[in-house]
Parts: sequence; structure tokens; C-alpha cells
Amino acid sequence: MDRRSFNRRLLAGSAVAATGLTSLSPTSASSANSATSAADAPKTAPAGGRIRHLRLYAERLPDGQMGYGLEKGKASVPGPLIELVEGDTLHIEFENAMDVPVSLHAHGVDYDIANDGTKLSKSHVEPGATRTYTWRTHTPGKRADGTWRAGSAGYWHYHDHVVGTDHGTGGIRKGLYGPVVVRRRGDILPDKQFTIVFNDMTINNKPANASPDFRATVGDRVEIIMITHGEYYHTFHMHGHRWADNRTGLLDGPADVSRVIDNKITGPADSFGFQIIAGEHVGAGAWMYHCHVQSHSDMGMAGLFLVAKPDGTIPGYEPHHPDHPAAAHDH
Ligand SMILES: [Cu+2]
Repeated sequence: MDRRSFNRRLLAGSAVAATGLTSLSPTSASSANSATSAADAPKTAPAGGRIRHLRLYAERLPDGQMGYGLEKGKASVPGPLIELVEGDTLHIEFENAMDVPVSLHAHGVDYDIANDGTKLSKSHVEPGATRTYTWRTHTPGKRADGTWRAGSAGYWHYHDHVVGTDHGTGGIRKGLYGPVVVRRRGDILPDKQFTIVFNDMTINNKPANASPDFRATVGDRVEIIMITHGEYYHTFHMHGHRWADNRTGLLDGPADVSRVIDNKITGPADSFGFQIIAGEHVGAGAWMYHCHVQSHSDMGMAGLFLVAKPDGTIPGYEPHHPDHPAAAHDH
């Protein structure tokens, strides 16, 4: 889903979101590269510090899975992307539309114990009930003792911690998880965002023969948010594209010594993200992404990053991938 459609969805779900994600749209342009004209410079995140509100639901899906959604009847797996800028506070009015207790537990952001989203802290939600979870974020800085305090910025995630067991094992298995991105002021904003979750032996809880494909056009600045859940370790690999193994997945400049990679080991509850320019140096194509544990990719942990030319065509690609059952029926 691209940023615009995501913002539309979020706005539809929350009256106060107008003070939220829309203002995440770019205000300042990077001037780091003097060879880049202001018009060409990528958009960057504004300063944080806003108080934002969101409604979120947990519900059963028709196929037996469970999901989080911004509107009733519209839950998805993964759940909706929640974006913040360091300094923002988010109040999430969370309704349990299921027949079993559920919760919302986040990684990476600040919350007090009453917002932990566990049974242990009695911060779960009974069937039919609603509660507000509050997440806060902070900028980096110096502590009084002179040591450095990390900011909240990063690629994080949220998930249930209650369904099935006190660790949410059943809820996570059925799809109760989603991405969180916390940006730092000045971080470069993407054109398109995709969330890829390795959950047990699935990608985004899809059947093995129907892993999700993602579409972009050559030159798009694409952000991948990669999360792992479940029982196994995996390696996330993308064909034709590389990223920096650091907070943003981008290099700061020629002096940035971050390792550049195209394959990363990832285990349960890990998350990372990065931005790539679709087709940069390699062109349009049906670029595979997959788990590189051989038996895992053999068992279907593979999908396509479909990078189209500006005219919409994808060289060599015939849309017979099982992710598109309508096309499959044509054969
Ligand atoms: Cu794997």
C-alpha cells in the first residue's frame, strides 16, 4: 500500500489522525548533497512532539485467522502500519471484537506497565471491551551523567500477547501482528512501503504457494519493513537490491562504514527495515525475495518484488504467479 492510500485509510478510521500521519508528510528538504536540486531532494520527516489518536480493532477474519484493523471488518495480516516521529505520543483506542481476550503489545516504543499488553500486568482486553493503550517516543540525547541515550527511532512492531497462551503464541500464529516505524526528524521518507513478515514457515500468513508480491516502478523509493515471528530462524534475501545494515538501511555518506548487505539472518520478534530505489543499477523485472534457508525457500518462502518500467511493463514477467488466482484460472 502506498503512503497516500495508507493515510486515507488512517484518516477514515480516526477523527484526530488529521494531526497525525498527514503531518508526517514532508516539510523540510535535505540539503546534504549540494549536487541535488531542492526539487529533486527526497522528502524528510518533520519534528515530532505531537499527541495523536488512533482506533484499532482486533477481529477474526473469514478464513479463520485473526487480524488488527483500523476499521471493523477491515482487519488485515499484517495489521496496519503505525508511523511516529520521535517525540510523538500515540493513544490507541483498542477494541476487542473477538470472543477471546486479546492485547496489543509493542516493541521499541515507551509505555508504562499499565500499557504493556499482557495478562501478567492485567493490561489485556476482554471480549467486547475497549481500552486505550498509550505509546510514547523520545529523541536521543545526553543523560545527566554524560552517557548517550538512544532515541526511539527504528523499525519496530506490535503483536498480541494473550491469545492461546500468556505469550500470545496462538494470536501471533493466526496473524495478530503489525509494523511500527518510528522516524527521527530529517529521516528520508519513502514513496512506497511494504511489510514482509516471516511467521513460522509463511510469509504474512499466506499459504506456501501464494506468498505476497509487491509492486513498484523503477526509481520508486521503496521501504521494506521486515519482521519475523514464530518458531524458526530465517535469512531474508532480496534479488538485485542491497541495503545498509544499520538503523535506516541507508548510508549517511562516503564516511559511513555500515556494512552493505543483501541477506540478513532474522529470528523470532526481530525487526528491521531499509529503503531501496527500485531497479537501481539493475532495471525493471520480477525480482525474487525469499528466505535463503534452502529448505524454507523450497517449501514456498518466496515472493516477487515486481519492478515495472514507467510504461507499466515488467520484462519477462508473466502474471501466472499463484498469488494471483484470477490469472491462474486463465490457464
Ligand atoms: Cu526460513
